[in-house]
Amino acid sequence: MDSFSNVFSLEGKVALVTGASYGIGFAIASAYAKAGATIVFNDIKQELVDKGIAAYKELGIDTHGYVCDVTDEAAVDAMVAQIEKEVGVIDILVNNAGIIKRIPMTEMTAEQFRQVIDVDLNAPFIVSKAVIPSMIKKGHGKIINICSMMSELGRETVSAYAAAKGGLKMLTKNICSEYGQYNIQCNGIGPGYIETPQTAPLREVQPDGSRHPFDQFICAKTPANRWLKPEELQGPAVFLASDASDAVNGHILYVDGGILAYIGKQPQ
Ligand code: NAP
Ligand code: GCO
Repeated sequence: MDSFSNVFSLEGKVALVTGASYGIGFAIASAYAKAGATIVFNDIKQELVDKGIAAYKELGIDTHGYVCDVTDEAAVDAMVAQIEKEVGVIDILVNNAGIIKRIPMTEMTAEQFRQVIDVDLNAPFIVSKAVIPSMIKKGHGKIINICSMMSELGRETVSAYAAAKGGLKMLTKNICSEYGQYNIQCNGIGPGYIETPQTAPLREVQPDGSRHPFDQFICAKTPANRWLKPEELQGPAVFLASDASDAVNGHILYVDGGILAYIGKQPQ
């Protein structure tokens, strides 16, 4: 391999991707494995961790899976210590685990709002805080936060999610600001609308056989007129985890097919 392509290699690196039994996290971790990284992931249930390990194995990828609720600081600290003991210091962290609750704000309880903030914003803080000290000791680190279109835009029923993802954008910039001096790069990926279980309700075929109104809406807002696939995040994710992005810090890389640039297709 010539020296330039090495710049995208993750050989010898340990990557932790949170919530990566399936969905976007699974796609990113799979790409990291193909780029040479050792993959560590967590999920909230053992059965999902087991399913994830089996799914990775089907791709020929050996992984280390841990059961851990990323909102539980003690559990996260224990998991990171166990990973460092069993696998090695974490070189790359992807804060991917996330939830959404689609409820009109005036009908959402404060507890429901807090639950979304807890997973989507507090947890990236907790996990990043747990891995940064060893990254400082090691002299390098990559933290990638999975942001969203809702880091920039609002829409009905996703107030908690938008607040969390907007906060995650600024947490990304603050980790960059505070730890860039230790050769730690913290960037975000802002996916557009991706075909995963999280967005499945927005793509459900209607009882009359028609497409979900939101499905039609989002395709009209995307220049390519389609939903994106998790695999389309793999290249950008490898870039931000590799030496190729050592001078990129505090940046949110929107992988949205152009949604943020486009006023939307005129109804025919
Ligand atoms: P998903 O299919 O719902 O997967 C989310 C993953 O996070 C699941 O494995 C889930 O595990 C895990 N998780 C949730 N709460 C957790 C917790 N407290 N501790 C540990 N793991 C937890 O979602 P996705 O579509 O792949 O999205 C992944 C990330 O991308 C999220 O941050 C999401 O906000 C973001 N995103 C998604 C899209 C999209 O269009 N799909 C676009 C932009 C950004 P369980 O199954 O056990 O709950
Ligand atoms: C929604 C969707 C979005 C996507 C993603 C867009 O209800 O609008 O779930 O929030 O998950 O975050 O970037």
